[in-house]
Amino acid sequence: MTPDLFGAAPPPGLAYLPGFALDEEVGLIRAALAVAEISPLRAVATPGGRKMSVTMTNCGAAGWVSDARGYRYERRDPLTGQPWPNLPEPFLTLARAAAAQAGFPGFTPDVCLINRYAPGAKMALHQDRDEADMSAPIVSVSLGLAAVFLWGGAARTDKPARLSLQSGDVVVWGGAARLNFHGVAPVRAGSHNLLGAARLNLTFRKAL
Ligand code: MD3
Ligand code: FE
Repeated sequence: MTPDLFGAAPPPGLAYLPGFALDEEVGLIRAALAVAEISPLRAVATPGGRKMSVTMTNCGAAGWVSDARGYRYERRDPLTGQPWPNLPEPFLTLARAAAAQAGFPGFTPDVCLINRYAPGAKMALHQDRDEADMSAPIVSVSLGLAAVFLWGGAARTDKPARLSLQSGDVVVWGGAARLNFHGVAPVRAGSHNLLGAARLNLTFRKAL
């Protein structure tokens, strides 16, 4: 299995920008940890009552939340009762630059979901369909431990391709790829020089 399995022809709607955020790695990690000081990373329950292995928080005008009532975006953090922290400047700058590079020059996110994976944490195949504007892309930034991203098709049963994502890699998903099933294989043990035994994933969205 080659790490860059998409080679010269990535699927339509997907732009893989290896190392795009590498120069900004320290500032992005600092900003993410600062967000988590205000709105802490927390375990989230699915509507079915299962605890996800990933812990999450958000910043921006709204945040993605999940509980017994379902999945949705909310303008306040249910844990603190306060609005989510603002999108840090380095987040906005990077998300806009990556989207522009991928062919979405007007993209300004209103939400950043921050996912934290300890070794063993994973994300099952799913679609992201809680956002109001499906014409906007999603920008994903990987930080810390590497992970294998699972890239499925339009149907849950389509066999996913695997893409290894390293710290500093950015992927932009839009257009035809926006509703594809995707997930993350269990993160393997290891230690990253800045984050230790953890992977952080930032996803920038236009949710409202
Ligand atoms: C493809 N997060 O938070 S980011 C998620 O690494 C999520 O934490 C994963 O999937 C993570 O919803 C993967 C990459 C990603 C995000 C959104 C997508 C890929 C996508 C939306 C459509 C298609
Ligand atoms: Fe997703």
